Parts: sequence; C-alpha cells; structure tokens
Amino acid sequence: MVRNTRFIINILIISAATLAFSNCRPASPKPYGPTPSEAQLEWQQMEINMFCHFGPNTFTGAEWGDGQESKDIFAPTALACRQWVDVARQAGMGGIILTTKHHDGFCLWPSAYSTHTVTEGNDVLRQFTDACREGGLKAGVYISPWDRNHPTYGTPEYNTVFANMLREVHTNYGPFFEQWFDGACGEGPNGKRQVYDWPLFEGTVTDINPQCILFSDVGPGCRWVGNEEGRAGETNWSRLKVESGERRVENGGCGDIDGDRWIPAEVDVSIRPGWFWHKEEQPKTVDELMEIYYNSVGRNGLLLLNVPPDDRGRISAEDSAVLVAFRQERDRIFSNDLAQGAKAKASHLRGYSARNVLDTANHTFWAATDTTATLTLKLHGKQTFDIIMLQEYIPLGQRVSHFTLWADGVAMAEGTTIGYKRILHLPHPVSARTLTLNFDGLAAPVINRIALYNTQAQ
Ligand code: FUL
Repeated sequence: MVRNTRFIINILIISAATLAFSNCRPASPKPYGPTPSEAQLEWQQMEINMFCHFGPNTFTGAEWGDGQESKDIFAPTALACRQWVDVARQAGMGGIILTTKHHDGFCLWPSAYSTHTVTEGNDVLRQFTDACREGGLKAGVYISPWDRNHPTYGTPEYNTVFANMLREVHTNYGPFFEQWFDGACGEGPNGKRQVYDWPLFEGTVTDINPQCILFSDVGPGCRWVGNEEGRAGETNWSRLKVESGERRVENGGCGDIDGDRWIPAEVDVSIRPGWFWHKEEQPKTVDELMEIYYNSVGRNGLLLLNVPPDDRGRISAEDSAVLVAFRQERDRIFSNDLAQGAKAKASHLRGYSARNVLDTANHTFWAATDTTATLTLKLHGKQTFDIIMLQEYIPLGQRVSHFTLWADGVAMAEGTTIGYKRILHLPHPVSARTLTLNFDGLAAPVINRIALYNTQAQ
C-alpha cells in the first residue's frame, strides 16, 4: 500500500514537472531588425578571403595604369593559379577575388566587348576559376567600372558595354560568391567621366546569380569599411541606412545602429604597401597581420587580404611564408579555449541553456528574456587569459549595444557592439575563477559563443 502511494506520488511529481517545463518553454526569440540572407551568413562565416590584384600594373610598376599599356606587357612567365589556391588554403582562407579588369581596362578574359584583353589561349580567368573549383575554394571577381581604355567610357553606351562584360563573366565563368564593384570613377580616354547605371549593373549580376554578394561602398551584399588600413570601427553595426540613389556613406566603418538593411563591413587591405606586386616591396609581418585580424574579424568584419601575384604569375615565397606563419599563429592562440569546462549560469533563461555559449556550433545560443542580462562563467579552476571572444547569433539580428566584463568581481573590459564576432585583446593577461558578463541590447541579447584564450601560452 505504502509502495503504491509512493509510486503514484512519484508519477504525479514527474507529470507536474514535465507540464511545468513544457509550459515555461517559450517560443524562439523574434528577430530584431534586418537579418542576414543565407548567402550573407555563409559569407560572414568565411572570415578571411584573399584578394589578388594582377594585371598590366604587375609588369609596369604602376598602381593605376592609364589604359595605354601595350597588351604584350602582360606576360607572366610561369602563371599558376593553382598555386594561389594552395597558398590561400594553407592560410585558412575560403575564397579568392581576382581583379579581372582594373582601372586600365585590360581584361584578363578574352571579352567580346573590348579589344584590350588577353588572348583566348591565355585566358587567366578560366585558369583561375578552374583552379578554385579543383582546389575547393570559392571564386569571386573584381571588375572595375572605371575604364581608362575603353573608347565608349564617358558615354551612355559604356554602361551597356560594362553590363555586357558582367553578363559575359558571370555566365561563362561563374558562379562567383562575390562581385566587387570598385567605387572609383575617373575620366576615360576621351576625358569624360561616366555616370554609372548601378541598377543595371546590379540587376545584371543578380539575374544570373541571385546568391552573389555584391560589394560596393553601400552594398547591397556587403559594404566598404571606409579605409584601406585593415580596420573596422570598434562599434560596428552590420546594419546600414542608405538613402535611395546614394553611392557613398560616411560611416562604412561603424554602420548604423538604426540601419534598415543588413549590409556588413568588408575590410580590404594589402599584405604589401601597394595593391599590385612591386619587386622592391615587402609583405607585412605576422604581428601586423594579427593586429589587422583583431581589428577586422575581431570587430565584426570580414577580412579581404590582398596578396598580389608577381610577374611570374605566382605568389612570392615571402608572402606565402608570412601567410602560413599567420595561420599558425591563429591556430596556436585559438586552439585552446579556456572557457571549456566552465559552468554557465544566466540571470534569465528562455528555455535555452546558458551552457550553449560554450559549444562551438553556429546554430546554438543562449537567449535572454530582457534587454539587460547577466551571464556568469564559473571557470574550470583558475584560468589566465588575455583574449575574450564573443559571438551573437546573427540570424536573429544584431542586438547587443553594450557589454561589461568582470574577472572575479573586478571590472576588466567593456565594449559596444558584438555582431558575428568580437575579439577583445587585453593589454595584460588576467587570472580569474569567475567571469561575469553583462549585456545590454536593443532587444534581448542572443549569444552564440563565449571563449577565452591566452596569447602568451606556449
Ligand atoms: C581602389 C582602387 O583604386 C585600388 O587600385 C584598389 O583596386 C583598391 C582595392 O580599390 O578603389
């Protein structure tokens, strides 16, 4: 009798608990503001891509050719796009964007719409796209609208020529993950400036490949960060306000807190002083590249690192050596997450465990119920770290506007935006058993990941 009563009581307790749990499990949080498309999400997760400036300037020493260069100037002695792909892969990059036509107008594919091109037998774009596909990297194209060679530049006819070139490239060589539209607009060989037909250019690409990320100063796929030094703003919203017809924004580095479109920042910078290869120039050091990494990927940007092939048509030994060392340094630092093994506790639960911030999956998160929320990590013993990495779950929008961090109750750092990824590099390592994080959001914060690293550890 007593055993039966206990059994019934146990059943009642389990049923009540199940009921209570299912009743308090709320619906998934609602997105806040504009959110990334699938293609933008995939693009952001690439984190670092390679830019390749290659063309007549590689042989003349110029940065901006005037379009009068002889076609024969472009004569790589040992062109090997597969080597670019191998170097990019070793450097941990997911894609490469090639300058298929720079301001000098020389086309690296045999275009039907220009006479200033490579020959059919020397189709660099074909070799490039084949190499990317074989090597498992995504291919992208830079095609400069500014053309200092084309005789129609400066007339309405040129817009049709340029749209035809876009159609030719995207149809015959695509799909490309990104189309880079350089904002430069100078005079053509006839001394005239072009009024670009942006809706025509963008529509031409998206009709062929709706997934292609369109880069320009104002997007719509991603935006220019506003400098060529490898630096996004410390506050960096992936939202932007773009007035209709506007082609330049003042705030590419920071975005807009109240932006109505998802247009994340791309940080383009060269590994060398110039964009094109010049014999006398040297690549940046690993320390300089790490600083760029913290200031770009670590500030919610995608890093597009230019590595210009030399006059053989290969990436130089100096550049590939520093790129491999850059990868090794990132692997060394980011392979040991000192938050692993911690116990996570949140001020609010939303049916999503606070523990989710510790796993490495992209699709898991902890969601707060209020715009202000606190999360505590009881670390696995005492840990020494000088890097705190934070990630929001951006499919639900960018929400956090301010955060403060404490180590064992002592304020240690604070910041504004997080976005896809925020890396805080402290000036000195900190040792602590407990990390407390306070978040303020425009909407209740939804955090994907918190990790800790020590750059000084061997
Ligand atoms: C600029 C160009 O003028 C430079 O030559 C380079 O291509 C850089 C990436 O974009 O607008």
